[in-house]
Amino acid sequence: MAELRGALIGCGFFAVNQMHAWRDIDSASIVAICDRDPERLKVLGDQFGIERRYTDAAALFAGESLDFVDIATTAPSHRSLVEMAAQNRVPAICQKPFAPTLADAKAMVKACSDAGVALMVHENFRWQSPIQAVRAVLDSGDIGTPFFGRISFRSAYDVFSGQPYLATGKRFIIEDLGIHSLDIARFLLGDVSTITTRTARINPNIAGEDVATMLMDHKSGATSVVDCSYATKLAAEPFPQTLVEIDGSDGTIRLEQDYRLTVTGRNGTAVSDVSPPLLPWASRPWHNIQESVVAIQKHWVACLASKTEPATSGADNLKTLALVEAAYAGAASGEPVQLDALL
Ligand code: NAD
Ligand code: 89V
Repeated sequence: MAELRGALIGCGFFAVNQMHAWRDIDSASIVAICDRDPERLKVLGDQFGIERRYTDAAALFAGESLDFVDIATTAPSHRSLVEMAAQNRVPAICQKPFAPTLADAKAMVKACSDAGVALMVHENFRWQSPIQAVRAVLDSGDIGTPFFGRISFRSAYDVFSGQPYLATGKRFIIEDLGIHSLDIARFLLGDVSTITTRTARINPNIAGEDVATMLMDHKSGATSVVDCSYATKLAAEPFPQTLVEIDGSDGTIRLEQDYRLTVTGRNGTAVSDVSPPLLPWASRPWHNIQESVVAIQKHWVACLASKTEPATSGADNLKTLALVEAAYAGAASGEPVQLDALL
């Protein structure tokens, strides 16, 4: 297969990981980058030796022949950039949160579908190797049919130093982090029919909620609790680990802190270490997330080659974004929210 020519739009905090990951993938490379901030464009371009640089996305599409574009900007720009990719018939990856509203996201999916181009949301947490390990146990049938799950992310890590915009939005933890946990719940237990949500803001210096607890009914009949917090001071800081508990008809799965996986199933109990590898360019504690960036980008390249739909396609991610919308609506009303009405 000829090497795919990609461009990256948005040269900020997280794009560095995406650029490193592209370097690790032989069959694709980033040939041009774009950021409306010339300083950020220069820093990333110099770091990765990319000479073709644009401060305007329209000029990028006009000036380059591309096999895909990797959009790593924040949510307010996602709709216009994805629609621009569709107009130019360029397959697109779009960072999470897919869009500020579900209506925007639906329009983005339609634009790409009408143009016949692939669209994947960079929803990478389900690609973390410990989460994939949990999924593999479920697929093995060892614990039988799951009837309960808990997806938990509780931390006091200072995310605001790297991502200062997270402190200023009216929405915070559900939209930024809970979105990953909700997607993991869908990945492990299937689609959701109803969600009930409670939120709190503990840190007085931020605008949005930093604690959320969500109770979900899955269409499979399973119940799950998705809980996340950036106000939880623990003896050992677990950031950015997602902890998982699943109870099934024949056993249990526990993914505990420090990537310890305990499976009690039909054949007894097995304990294993499912720590993610530390890639040469990665740094703790982010290595878990960094490895998943390579995994999702490899998946994108494989999907383009085989013309198959990515696991976290735009269409799939509407169901995760709907959970975010429903969680905020339910937190405001205090009532359970039905998902099918939103989709
Ligand atoms: P950032 O603000 O550091 O970087 C965004 C960059 O995009 C900025 O340099 C900005 O100038 C540029 N930009 C914005 N609009 C543009 C436009 N229309 N054209 C060209 N450039 C434009 O943000 P970040 O922290 O890197 O986050 C980017 C996205 O990545 C967010 O959506 C965030 O939620 C997501 N993110 C994902 C993960 C993950 O694990 N998947 C982790 C962190 C951040
Ligand atoms: O993955 C993210 O979106 C990040 C972080 C893990 C720090 O919340 O914002």
